Amino acid sequence: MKTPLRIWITGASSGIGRACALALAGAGHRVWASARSLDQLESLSRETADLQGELIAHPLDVTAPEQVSACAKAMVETWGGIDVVIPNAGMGLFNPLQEAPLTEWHTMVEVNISGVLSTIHAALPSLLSNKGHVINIGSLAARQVFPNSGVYCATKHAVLAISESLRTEFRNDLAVTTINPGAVNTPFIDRTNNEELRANYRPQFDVGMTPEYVAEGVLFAVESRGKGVVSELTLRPDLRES
Ligand code: NJP
Repeated sequence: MKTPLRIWITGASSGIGRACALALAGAGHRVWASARSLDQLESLSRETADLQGELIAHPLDVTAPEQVSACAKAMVETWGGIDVVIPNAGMGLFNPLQEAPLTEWHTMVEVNISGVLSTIHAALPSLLSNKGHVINIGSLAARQVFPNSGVYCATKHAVLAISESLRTEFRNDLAVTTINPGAVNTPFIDRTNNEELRANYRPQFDVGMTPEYVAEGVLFAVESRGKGVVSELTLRPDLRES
């Protein structure tokens, strides 16, 4: 049997992060699952009880750097190290630029950029000593800019730059993957406060990919160890069926 990897996922309470946690624990890996919603983490924990792998739920707000470093420390103390980190926690709060409250922009920057950086920073010493793997969750918005989501696109462009800087600085010690999904049918769009945009966009997400499909891509990247590195993976909905 292959050696189980010790994998830290943020934003594991919902959507893509939750699907990744289930797929990775189902494949026999050890998953350290974090997010703010304790009840959703506990339900995830119950769901993984019969799976081949192991899952420990650890509540975490990625915008609090001291919580992030304590979370990484707890994982290292419990399992002896970190092999893979997936800083997946992210938010898209869509609004026309001139209508958006500044707090929305700050929230996206704090979660999607600072949260990702804090997570990577906390995991990096262990990842480097284990020749580990960072799997960032970017977006089609990391390559393209769409109306009503300028700041979200900016944060995902930053995620891509973070991936590339890790890849170039640590090419002999770290594998780096960026997953760039198009629309995925998760509660992601329901977090947008602008009611009209939320209602207009929801149908695109309804016909989007399943989070389980994105998790298949993540599992493929994780299990490519020793064969190659999935540097970037772009996944789009298959519109032929809709
Ligand atoms: O969204 P959702 P997705 N601290 O809303 C967590 C990217 N993406 O799965 O804290 C810690 O179901 C939140 O947990 P909680 C997207 O940018 C998506 O679709 O309990 N965690 C929840 O678990 C993001 O990077 C699409 O509220 C925090 C999770 O984040 C990633 O995929 C397309 C947090 C969000 O789950 C997952 O999004 C694309 C905090 N401060 C990229 N704030 C798409 N769905 O179409 C939030 O291109 N979370």
